[in-house]
Amino acid sequence: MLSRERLRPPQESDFSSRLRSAAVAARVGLWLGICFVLAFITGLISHYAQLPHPPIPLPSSPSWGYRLTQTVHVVTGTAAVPLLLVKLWVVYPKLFQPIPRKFGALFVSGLERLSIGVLVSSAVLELTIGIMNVAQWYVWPFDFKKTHYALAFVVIGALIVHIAVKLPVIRTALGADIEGTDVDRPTAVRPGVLTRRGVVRISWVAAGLAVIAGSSAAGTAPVLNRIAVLSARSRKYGIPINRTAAQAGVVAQISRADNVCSVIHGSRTMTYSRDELLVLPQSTHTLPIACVEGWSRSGTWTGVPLRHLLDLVGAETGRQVMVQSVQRGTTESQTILPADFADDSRTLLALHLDGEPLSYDHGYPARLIAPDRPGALQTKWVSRIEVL
Ligand SMILES: Nc1nc2c(c(=O)[nH]1)N[C@H]1C(S)=C(S)[C@@H](COP(=O)(O)O)O[C@H]1N2
Ligand SMILES: [Mo]
Repeated sequence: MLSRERLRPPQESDFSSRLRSAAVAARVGLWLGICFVLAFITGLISHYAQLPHPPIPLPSSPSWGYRLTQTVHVVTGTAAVPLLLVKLWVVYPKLFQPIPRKFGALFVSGLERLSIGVLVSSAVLELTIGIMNVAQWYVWPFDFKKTHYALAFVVIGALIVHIAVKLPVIRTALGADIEGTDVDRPTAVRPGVLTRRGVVRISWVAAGLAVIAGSSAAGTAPVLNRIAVLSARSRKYGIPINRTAAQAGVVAQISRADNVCSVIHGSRTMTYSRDELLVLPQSTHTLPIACVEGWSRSGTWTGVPLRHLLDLVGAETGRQVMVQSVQRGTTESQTILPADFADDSRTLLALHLDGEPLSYDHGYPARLIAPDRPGALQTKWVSRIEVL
């Protein structure tokens, strides 16, 4: 028979491991905080890069800028997963702290629990849907980008409140020796084999392993692709294909001999077949595709500089340009190029990739490729270019 004693809910004092200390929480929390802030900043950059009219105009150089910020985003987001798990393991006995009886104290403790609840649940959800996005596992009914963006503000807001509330403890814990006993629970006992330093090191190693998986998914280190767990696509192709021509339902149209691309400026329209584009001046540039889903890969693209096509319809520089695909009705089927991207000499209506004619899946007969832009804006199967 169970005694009454054993049926009661756990209390904070039941947790006796000294590994679960503010010393560990503050150190792991520091790295976790750095990861969240970096992921937040790079996430904002990615968000702005995808707006037709960003409040802060983004540059078209260096061509690998977006690739770098997006990689930092995926790497820090992935590293945060094991750090968050360790952090939660260290602090969760606090859940069982006695509930104050006095109204004032109850109110304060209730507020604190609420803010921690918001922080933990938003952070767990944010990381989960982020990782699922890298794995292309869209099982939710909501729009990923909007939700991930909105939730980021909740996480950062709750994080700021959390750090502000905990600042005195954080400062004491970080300032003192990690194995010191000043801020321990009274019931804490000395660690056995594993020391606090050990826990912190284990969380670094776990974060490192997660980063290896994350960065290989992001395609930053091709050597690591063999052990990439998150992105099967990266291993199969030179440049991964996000959506094939068949999936986009464009095969019939792009394979027709009379398929053309029009360039429009006011009342002037020039229309080209692929063969006509091939006899225009060509440029070759090595530019990456950096997908918001976490992978990126560089390719050598050859095609007609967009600026040349704009010159041929008499468009002056400094104009926004809309690029449309044969495909219709998805967010990726058209993009608005800000003027500095439209005028950049590396922005191409590409006809070749790595010396081969574009495959259907990479955007045949012609696709847009511009420096320093998110992959989703590198429109494939281009049929219409309009000066705005
Ligand atoms: N028309 C069209 N263009 C598109 C897409 C699409 O679905 N339709 N996907 C975009 C996305 S999300 C990425 S990452 C790149 C991938 O280009 P790739 O398939 O040549 O690697 O194409 C972009 N261009
Ligand atoms: Mo993408």
